[in-house]
Amino acid sequence: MNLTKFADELPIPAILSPLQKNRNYTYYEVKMTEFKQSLHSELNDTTVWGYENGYPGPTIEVEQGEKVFIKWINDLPDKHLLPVDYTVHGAHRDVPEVRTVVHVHGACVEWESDGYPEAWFTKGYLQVGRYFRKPVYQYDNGNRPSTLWYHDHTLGITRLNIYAGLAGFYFIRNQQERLLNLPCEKYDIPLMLQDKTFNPDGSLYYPRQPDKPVSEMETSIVPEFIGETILVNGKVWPYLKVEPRKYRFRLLNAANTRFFRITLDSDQPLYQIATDGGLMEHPIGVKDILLAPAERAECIFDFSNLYGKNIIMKNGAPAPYPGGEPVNENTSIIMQFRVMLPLTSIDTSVIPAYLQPYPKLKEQSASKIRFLTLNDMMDSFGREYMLLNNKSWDAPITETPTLGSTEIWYLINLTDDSHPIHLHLIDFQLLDRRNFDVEKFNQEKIIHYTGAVQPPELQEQGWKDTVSANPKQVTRIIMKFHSYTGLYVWHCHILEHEDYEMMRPYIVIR
Ligand SMILES: [Cu+2]
Repeated sequence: MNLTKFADELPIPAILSPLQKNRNYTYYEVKMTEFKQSLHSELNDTTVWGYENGYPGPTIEVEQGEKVFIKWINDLPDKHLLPVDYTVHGAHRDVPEVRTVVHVHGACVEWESDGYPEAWFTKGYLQVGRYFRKPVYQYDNGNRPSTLWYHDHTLGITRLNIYAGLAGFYFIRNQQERLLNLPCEKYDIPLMLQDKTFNPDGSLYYPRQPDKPVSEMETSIVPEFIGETILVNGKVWPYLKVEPRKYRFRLLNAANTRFFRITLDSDQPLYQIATDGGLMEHPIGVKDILLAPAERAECIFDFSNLYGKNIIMKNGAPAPYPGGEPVNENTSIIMQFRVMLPLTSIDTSVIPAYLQPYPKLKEQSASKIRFLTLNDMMDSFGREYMLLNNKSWDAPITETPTLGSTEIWYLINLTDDSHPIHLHLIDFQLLDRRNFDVEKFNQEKIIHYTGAVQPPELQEQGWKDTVSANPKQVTRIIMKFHSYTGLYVWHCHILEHEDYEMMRPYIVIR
């Protein structure tokens, strides 16, 4: 299927209006439904799932510290839109096929409102998972100003629910950020990057079997999903008309498996101002930005001197990353900016020299060090799957940090893939990465480093909630477990991995 590039304008999700709002209480309702939507003008309308009849869902915009309550409502059909594998954890025949639970990615929130994968619920809450506690979630929004996103997190079918369209943006703002005079309002635009493949009739394609099919199964989970087209905010290869001025773009990788290495074909620098967890200390000028699934980067693009030009945002990351297929003429293209709108007012926004302090967590402050492996496994059907610390989802909890304590986690990647590791509840800092001898580790269980310490990339020097643990490297992260006790998860954010055992519960204890 050959879809014309830059045929459709970039949609920008609307800001969701609360049903009630007063000084100490904001209340939203968000309903999940199935509907048809145009994802490209040359395609028939596609049946998707979305929040408030939109894919992506509407953007939820809150003030730092605002007390927000959201009732998440499942109004989806009983039958899944995409092929379900009933052999993976939590998706067996003993549970309803369509289940949902919503996680605000990056939020620091009480565990009962975090969207625990077994806190799922069906239409009308008629059936619920064993950790479901309530239909109305509470968010205290203590985070720094940042670009978060909400998405489905149901055990065993997250990959299908998000692929079907269940994702949206969630911004936290505050006054200090406003005073920085960054590009704002219509010049502050979120970009949700995904990849999908379509059937000729316009419907979503998701594989029923891996490349090497499992003959005894009708439907099997795949080890990764790599789509043939790139979508931004739910449109295939869109364009955006812009003024010759500065824009703030909030880039999010919401793909199942695909990494994006983002560049502009104008070769202009991207001024990155924020990571997953909000503003960096200083803007950094970079040529490209690598985003693993679930990672965010906010950038200022300056189109000031480019009136009349068309600029293409490109992708250069092989898929799966880093050892997979190089991009082709389609997957190398993300979207186009057309600098063709007249300047409506003088651009007084700035790229500030200083953004906000970034206090580094000190290694000496850590009271606990954990050594956690990322493992390759083979199941009884001959399928490859991955584990964290050699343990399946149902194994007893082993990560039990104490509230208020600081820990360092050594993510010891024994596999050939990069895995974006995400922790719920807290933001962490990346300390470093280092090559090690995998053979020796497998035999003797000792880390023998074979390379020098690699500091974080420039673009990673800020608060993170998701980090790439690269193959045959030890990636070290440091974090403080603050604010809440309770049951959370940490997992790989490649959705095909998290759905098949690359996820673990953890519990913050008092
Ligand atoms: Cu993974």
